[in-house]
Amino acid sequence: MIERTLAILKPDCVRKNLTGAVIARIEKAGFKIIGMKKTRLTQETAGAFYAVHKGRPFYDGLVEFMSSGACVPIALEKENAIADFRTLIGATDPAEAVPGTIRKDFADNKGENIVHGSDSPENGKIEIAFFFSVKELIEVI
Ligand code: IDP
Ligand code: MG
Repeated sequence: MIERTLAILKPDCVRKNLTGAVIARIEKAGFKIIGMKKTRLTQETAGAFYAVHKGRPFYDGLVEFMSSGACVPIALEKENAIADFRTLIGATDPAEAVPGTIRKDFADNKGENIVHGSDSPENGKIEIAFFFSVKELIEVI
């Protein structure tokens, strides 16, 4: 089934000048970019995006990190996008990620792990709507 997923190139990715390299991998894997922007999250917005993790020990650090600089949210479309994107990026902790995955190759640690990916088609829709209006999503042509 054709699905949509939200990627976010996190502030570490932007700081390391890796946005182009990561987008190249995403495109090479067959994902179509239907929306993309550069933005900076406030602590409030980052906290809202990751509200599901509120109360976890890493939550405050995650909010701090995600609001520490610019990020690049990207709405993606592809057959089986959710699972295929999780495979492309690798495990949350780069130390546990498979070689050749984005996190294994580029990330420093479990917190600063280069890229976000949605975990279900439902959350993909919700997360894309968090960053993009319908008008900003350009269907594949
Ligand atoms: P995911 O991004 O692979 O889906 P989640 O468990 O949803 O991983 O966690 C969201 C984000 O929170 C992770 O990408 C990472 O940045 C951060 N995070 C998760 N677990 C830890 C941890 O144990 N230590 C530090 N940061 C963490
Ligand atoms: Mg997650």
